[in-house]
Amino acid sequence: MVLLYSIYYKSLNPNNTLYTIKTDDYELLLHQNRIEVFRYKRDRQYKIWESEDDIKKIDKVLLFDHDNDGKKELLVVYWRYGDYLGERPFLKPIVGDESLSQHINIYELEPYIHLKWGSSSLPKPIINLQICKEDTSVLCAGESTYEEFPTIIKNIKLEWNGWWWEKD
Ligand SMILES: [Ca+2]
Repeated sequence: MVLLYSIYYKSLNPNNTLYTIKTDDYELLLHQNRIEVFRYKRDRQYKIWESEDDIKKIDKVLLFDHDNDGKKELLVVYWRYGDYLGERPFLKPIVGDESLSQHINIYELEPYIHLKWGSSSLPKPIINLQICKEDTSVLCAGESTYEEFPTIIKNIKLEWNGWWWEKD
């Protein structure tokens, strides 16, 4: 499948859509605390995916190949309460796990959109995440602290090492 990505920014509208990513197959709408993905078939629109309710605020969405396997994934930097998503059926609630913290999720797009990897709370929140250089999987970001967010304390580079983002 050939995905031709074009990103265009919209000004805020009554639906609070911050921006839209269009591909040959999908339209992805980013709201302040929600992502919706639609597919179009025979001029009809179908919602095929919506991000988890736990997400309180989205800071960044990137479509890129984070692990260099030739397929783009959806990377989402967002804030939510607690360390882990959902009901944690096999884990007891963690005392003190109610604070708002920043996380990164990676979703695979094919053959259907699903969570591939999700972080627990980032030790230090990040801001201005972007691809450092086209056709690489290295990301640049500003690193902050929870006390001083969104002030950037340090500029960092992040690279996927197979299970986590290595910092340099
Ligand atoms: Ca990939």
